[in-house]
Amino acid sequence: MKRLVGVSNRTAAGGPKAGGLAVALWDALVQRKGLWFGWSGEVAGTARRGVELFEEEGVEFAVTDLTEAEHEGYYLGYANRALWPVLHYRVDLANFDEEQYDCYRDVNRRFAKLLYPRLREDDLVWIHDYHFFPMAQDLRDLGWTGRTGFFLHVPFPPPEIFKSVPDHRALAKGVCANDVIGFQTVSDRDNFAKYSVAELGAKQLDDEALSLDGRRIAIRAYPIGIDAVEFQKLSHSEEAKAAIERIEPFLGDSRALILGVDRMDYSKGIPNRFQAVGRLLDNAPELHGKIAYTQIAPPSRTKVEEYAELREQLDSLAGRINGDYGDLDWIPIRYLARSYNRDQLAGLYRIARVGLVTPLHDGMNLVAKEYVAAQDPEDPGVLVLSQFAGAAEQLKDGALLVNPHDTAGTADAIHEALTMPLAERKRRHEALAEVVFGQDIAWWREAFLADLDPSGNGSGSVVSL
Ligand code: ADQ
Repeated sequence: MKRLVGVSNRTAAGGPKAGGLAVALWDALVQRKGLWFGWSGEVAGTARRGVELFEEEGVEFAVTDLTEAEHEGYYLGYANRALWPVLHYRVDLANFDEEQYDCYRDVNRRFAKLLYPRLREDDLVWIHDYHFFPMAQDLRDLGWTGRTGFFLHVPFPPPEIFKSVPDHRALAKGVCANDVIGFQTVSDRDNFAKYSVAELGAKQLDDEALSLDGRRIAIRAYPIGIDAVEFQKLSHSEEAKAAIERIEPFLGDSRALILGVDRMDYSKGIPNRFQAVGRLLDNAPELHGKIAYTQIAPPSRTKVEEYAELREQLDSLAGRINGDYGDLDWIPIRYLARSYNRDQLAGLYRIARVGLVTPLHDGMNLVAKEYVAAQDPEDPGVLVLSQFAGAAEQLKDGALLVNPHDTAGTADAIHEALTMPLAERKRRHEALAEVVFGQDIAWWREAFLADLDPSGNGSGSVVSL
């Protein structure tokens, strides 16, 4: 079996191997005794340092620190303030700064230079996400000719939006140096194909292949999954039960918990969700005192201005709705700006009557899948899901799909979820569980690796997309 080399901004070194990417790559790297390369997570003054090498459970890690200037320019700057907003259709929030772009390019080149000498001829290189759009090209420039794949965890927007990035061509050409390019959804894949034909002069060979400069590039949708069996187990763990006991006194008579769990990010549509809950309370006074909406949203990227503004917006919206509708013995919105561990989250998902997952745009959204995995099949809750989450492509038959910009429509969907008869809840849950358990994280990983290594024997699982 060929050795796998994973490249991602953050590695799972020293931390829990939990959450989509960390679990998927970790398992693959353990199986193949692979190498995981990326940022150490440390910001080290002004001096660049080399690579730190260590091993955990047979997996080799090679990590490097960022200098303060690199952390500002590459990570907080170009990746998070230019690429992230554009890829989430928010050109209005994007800040394009030439110096930050240069820094992003330099970091990619520097990382490629550090990685290249560690590659062996037969390695498979798997690069992750928008931090490393040019990485494959940088490796090729150094002489790397081996099989190389790229997976984009976030959406790829329509060409008109991606073209707003001043250096869009250089970035996309860099990605095209890969042999396989993976997307979360068919619609992301098609956006990329359309863009590449129009802007790079690529030729579309079929739905899943482009040709550029005489090279064939596979482009495919590989919707990322979760370790559903493991997550279901977590929902029955002691810690999960303890979390349920702690929240139960706050659920009111009908014990109707509506739950949202997100990183605090403007792409997640949390303010729209608060407004929809406000509208629901306007429309349905009979629900006052009967429902409890809990939103868990730990602040992220707090050094980026837009994120600090979002925090203020949420504080004020929740305050207003609670002020308008709350009572001596009831608070409609419980908004917790902190994170909980996976066991605790799994427990909360399990007792939530409604899983409220309404991003404005999202690559996949693993919370939607975790919510499904944690439900009791005999008495499942209902998933209210944004049509703009990547997960909607797979989960449309079981979830109640909403347009998160449509406050009234979202409020109606929450109401429908709260009052849905058991038979329909079970029918919908069955459809959701089939996808979440069937197309899980191992399925995703094997699907990608089968394409990255067509001659290889993978781990023997049968993959059909
Ligand atoms: P994220 O934007 O981080 O990931 P998502 O997929 O929803 O989004 O969640 C990642 C994980 O973080 C989940 O496992 C979730 O349980 C956990 N999490 C979220 N909020 C939490 C909280 N408040 N406390 C504790 N844990 C929390 C990016 C893309 C997504 C894509 C993933 C994987 O933006 O679209 O689904 O990568 O490819």
